Amino acid sequence: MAAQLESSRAQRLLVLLEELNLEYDIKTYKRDKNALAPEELKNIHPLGKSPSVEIKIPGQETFVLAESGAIFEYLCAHFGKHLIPTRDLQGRVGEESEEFRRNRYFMHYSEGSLMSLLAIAAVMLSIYMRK
Ligand SMILES: N[C@@H](CCC(=O)N[C@@H](CS)C(=O)NCC(=O)O)C(=O)O
Repeated sequence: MAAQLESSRAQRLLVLLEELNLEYDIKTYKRDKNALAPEELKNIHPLGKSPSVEIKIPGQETFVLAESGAIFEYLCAHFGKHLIPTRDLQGRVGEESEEFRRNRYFMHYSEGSLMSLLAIAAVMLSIYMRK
């Protein structure tokens, strides 16, 4: 596996790779002068998003995963089933476990709510530090 790292989301991914005891190489890419992805990263994934993960399985075509939440779900489904809460869905509303509902909440909260607050805080801090 080769993980493209340049952000805190990518650091979160490192924790998961260690937790799952997976073999991986890290590739770092410097953003361009507009803070966007360089062409080399766009060669890995057309949107140039970090993190992205190249999965290399001997005898199979290499493929790339992007979107931190999707990467986490994929890696946990294959290598970390113990990290996925049991559903207990049985087809009836409300019969899933509390753990399952909390997992879904935080998987979406991290990208859907928390990251925007952190991004605003980072911008405000950089403006404040320039004064
Ligand atoms: N929702 C995506 C966001 C990924 C993302 O936007 N990463 C930024 C770095 S924090 C990036 O790749 N920026 C470069 C670009 O968009 O050109 C995820 O969770 O992976």
